[in-house]
Amino acid sequence: MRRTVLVSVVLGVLLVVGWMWTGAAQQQEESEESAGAAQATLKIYGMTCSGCAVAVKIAARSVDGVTDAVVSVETGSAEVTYDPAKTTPEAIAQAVSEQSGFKATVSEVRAADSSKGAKRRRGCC
Ligand SMILES: [Cu+2]
Repeated sequence: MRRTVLVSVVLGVLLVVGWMWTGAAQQQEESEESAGAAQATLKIYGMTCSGCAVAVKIAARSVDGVTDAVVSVETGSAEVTYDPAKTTPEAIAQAVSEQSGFKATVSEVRAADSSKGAKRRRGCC
């Protein structure tokens, strides 16, 4: 009896891992196909931990045309890489506000090749 339970747990884990693996591979293909990417910095209000940052990242990446989102709780900002032909920083900020619950505004827009290093501050909650 215990053996049956163990086998089904292992099978379940394998299924989930396999599913996540496929999802990750698909996301990678998506980010590779966009050539004319632009970047924008969004100001995100109210994040307190890495869980908040993950919620913002997921919301930003759910927008069609967004290929990457790097969220920093320390600076309260998100660096989004997107295809200007598909979306705008304003639309991404709106999607983040609506889906993650954290208010987002556009603070800086720039072309991908002129990107400066992101400012870093020390300390974390
Ligand atoms: Cu949090």
